[in-house]
Formats: sequence, C-alpha cells, structure tokens
Amino acid sequence: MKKTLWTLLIGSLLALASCQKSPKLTESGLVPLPQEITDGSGTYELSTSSGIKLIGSSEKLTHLGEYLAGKLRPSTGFELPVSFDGGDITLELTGSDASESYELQVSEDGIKISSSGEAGLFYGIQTLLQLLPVEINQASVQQVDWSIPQGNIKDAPAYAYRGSMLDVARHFISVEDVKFYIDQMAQLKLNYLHLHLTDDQGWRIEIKSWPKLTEIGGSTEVGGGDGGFYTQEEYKEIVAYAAERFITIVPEVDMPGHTNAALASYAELNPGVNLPNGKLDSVNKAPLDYTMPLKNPQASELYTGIEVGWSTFAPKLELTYAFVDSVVREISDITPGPYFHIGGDESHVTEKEDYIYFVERVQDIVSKYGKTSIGWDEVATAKLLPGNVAQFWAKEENAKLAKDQGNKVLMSPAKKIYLDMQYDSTTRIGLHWAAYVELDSAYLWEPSEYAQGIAKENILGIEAPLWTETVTNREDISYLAFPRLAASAEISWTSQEKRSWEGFSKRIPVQGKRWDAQGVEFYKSPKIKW
Ligand code: TNX
Repeated sequence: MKKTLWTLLIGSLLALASCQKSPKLTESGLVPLPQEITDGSGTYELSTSSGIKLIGSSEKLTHLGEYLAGKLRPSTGFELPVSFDGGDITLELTGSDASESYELQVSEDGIKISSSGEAGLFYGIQTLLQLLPVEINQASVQQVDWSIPQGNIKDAPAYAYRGSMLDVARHFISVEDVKFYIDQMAQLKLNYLHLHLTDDQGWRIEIKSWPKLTEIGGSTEVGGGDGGFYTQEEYKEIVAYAAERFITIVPEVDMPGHTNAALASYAELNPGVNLPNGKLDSVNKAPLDYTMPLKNPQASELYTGIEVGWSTFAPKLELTYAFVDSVVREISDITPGPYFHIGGDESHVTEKEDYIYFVERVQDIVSKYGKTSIGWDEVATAKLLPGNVAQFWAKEENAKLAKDQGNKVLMSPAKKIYLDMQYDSTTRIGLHWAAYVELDSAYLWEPSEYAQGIAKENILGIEAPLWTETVTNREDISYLAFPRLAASAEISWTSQEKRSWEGFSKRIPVQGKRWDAQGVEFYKSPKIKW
C-alpha cells in the first residue's frame, strides 16, 4: 500500500515535471506562422531507427525525401534511409498539382506531411525542420533529444508571389552567395527570386550575341571594384538550384533608364553622350533625333557612382529594339519561369512619350518570347498588356493606373520593405531616402491596406528588394536582409488576422538561434529580446 502511494506520487510528480517542460506545437517559434496549429499532448522523438517513407508517384518525391534526410543527417548523425517501404516520417503526395498548402501531423509514433503538390510537401518539410530543436541546423553531430510536440498543422500561403530581389548590378554577388540567399529564402517559404541583372554600374549576364556587354559592362561596380558577371551556364546553375527549392528566378534587364553599362559597351546604342551629371549632350550637335543612327557614336564611360536617373537608351532608334530582342530572347531561353522584368524605373532623361513607346514595344518583345512582363510602377503609365504586372515601390497613382487597366500589382513599398534602408541613423550600411526601417516597422503593415484603392484581389504578392549600393559581401547582405526578410515572409504567407507583432517578436528569437547555428550574421534589433 505504502509502495503504491509512493509510486503514484512520484509518477504524478514526474508527469507534472514533464508536462511543464514539454513544449507545445503552438510555441515552436515557426516563421512564417502557419494558418492553423492544434496542440496535442506528448512528443514524438526522432531516433537512430527513424526513416523517411514516401507515398505517391512523382520523380521529385525521392528528391524531396533526400532533401529532408540531407538536412537531418549532419546534426543527428542518424542514417535516415529514404524509401517507399517504411519509416516513421511520411511524405505523402496525394496529387500532382501546384498546391503550396500542406498538412503536418505529429503523433507519438511518427510524423506525416501530406500535400497534393510537391511545393506543399517542400513547405511541410521546412515547417518540420523548424519544429525540431534549433541544433538541427548545426553542421556536426549534436547530443540533443530530437523531440517534437504532438499536434496538427494545416497551412497555406496568403499570397501566390512571395519574393525577394538581389541587385547584383551595383555590386556583383557571386553564385555561391546567391545560393546562400536562396537557401535562406526557402526556409521562409519564399518562392520568387528577382535578380536585378543590369544597371548603370554593371551588366551581369552573358549575352552571346552582344559579348561586350559583359566584357566591358561587367568589368566594374560601385566603388570601382572588379565587378563580374554570370555566364549563361552559371545563370542556369542558379535557376536549377532555386528550382530544387521551389523558387522561380525572375530576371530583370532594367531599361530604358539605368542602362549606362550597356551604353558603355556599345557606342551605337547611345542617343548621345551620357554625362553622369544628368545632361544629355548630342554628338550630332543638332537636337537629338533618335530615328537615325549617330554618325560618330561614342560609348559612354563606365560608371561607379550611385546617382540614378541620368542614362537612357534611344527609344526611337531601331537598333535599340534589335538589341532588346536579342537580350530578351537569350535570357528567356534559359529562364523556365513565367516572368521577365523589364525595369522601367527612374527614366528621368527619357521623354515621356518616348518612354511609353519604348515600354509598349518591349512588352511585345517579351510576350513574343513567351514571357509575362513585370515592370517598376512607372510602366503603368503605358498601356500594359493583359496579365503584365506593375511592381509598386513609390507611387500609389501608378499602382492605381495598373489596377484600372485590370493588371495586378506586386507590392514593394520602399518605406516598409526595402531591405537596403538603414534600421536607424546609426546603421553601418544602407540608405535612408525612403525611411529608416526598424524591424517593427517592417512587420507592421498590410499589403491590401497600404495603397489606396489596391485591395487583396489586385495584388499578385509581395517582394522585398535588396539594392546593393552599400552592400559588398555576404555579411552585409545578411545584416540588412535578416531579420527583415522574415517579417516580409510572414506578411506574404500568413493571413492578416493571424499575424501580430507581439506573436512575431516572441517567435523571431527562435529563428535568430537558427540563423546563429547556420552562421547567418543577422541584425540584432533592439526591439527584440534575442
Ligand atoms: C531606387 S527602387 C531605385 C534603385 C536604387 C534604390 C536604392 C527603384 C525601382 N529604383 O535604382 O538602387 O532606390 O534604394
């Protein structure tokens, strides 16, 4: 009798202790926050005998299983075989659509992730990785109980386009660093990476029919460094690496402004001599007539400063469109995604009517090569083709013009989401022309309420651009992008009514530990108890 009482007492004390200790699924620090989380009781533990079981038919299933195993093996040291035969972690593909939604169940005996789409399974895997102790992100074996609280998650994204942009033109970014960024994006369930491939300071993509673009135009960068460019093979490597992580590359050739690198490479594309002080000086001596090739065309000089709005292609010169045609054709050929970004921003020295004529012709070229154009919001002053997208960054009236034409808007308001904005006046790099953007400010906005007249149904998605005038290496990229990219990812993924700054500020420190484990040097915002 006495013995039984003691056993009972100790038993209930132990139960109480484990109950207090056992974490809940709803307290796991998931970023972005899933739409629905239901707590169970007890835990599941990953162990030496764990394995990954595949159900469904798709060539990519094995790849997904191996991707997950590859993430789990280094820190657990477990074998984690992947097969169609058995295993306590099940990846079940129930269809063959493009669904990004998934369900994740954690029970005592195992984990099951199911989705009708490969992308959904991939996002379920990302959630699973965040449910495990943060040590799962370490590259060497850790002595940890790999347990996960039991319960259920049902999840789906709020927006179809959840993106970020890297400006590889102002400072060139190596293939390796782009891959690093892609890996980070994938963990946040982002699905589009926009590469700003050309600007005044550099041309970063090989165009075989116009080789001087990279030979000359790719030879420098802001501050006068060596610059660089991607060969088409390297670009394809980036595209493939991104695709394996369900990220689509959106290439941008910015035009007709922001084109000095091209104008420095080919004299015959110049409407005149471009001067960085913002003036156009015709070498024909007469008023500019873009319809005729110049008699003695002069290439402009390479530029390594950070002024904007002073260069332009010649919109009335036929050669301009032959050039654009080749560039769009070659890049479209190696871009499987649906979008081609034509830039169109800050063309301050292009005559308004010329600008409109140019944008409309370039849209036709893009469409001829089977792609849909995206352009910075100024393009909405032209007549957009059906389906084309305007990327809102500065002017609400432009977003409104796009909407009134029946076109969708991609939301990138500079005051909230420009990753190159300084956090505050003491931030060591970054600009502040739009605002200082601390983490709370980056989090506290809602795309469907930001610009007047632009509602959820007018919005394709959200994109956080990282301009690189002041960014020279991976450490700089990490410092400006993280944690703000996580805020942007949550705004893109999680429905407005599920989000709160209070919730985010409790979960983001867990994400901070994941970044620490992965060697990501993020900004330790003073708004957060890290
Ligand atoms: C504006 S945003 C630009 C870029 C600059 C950026 C710096 C946009 C479409 N144009 O050319 O790099 O500001 O924040």
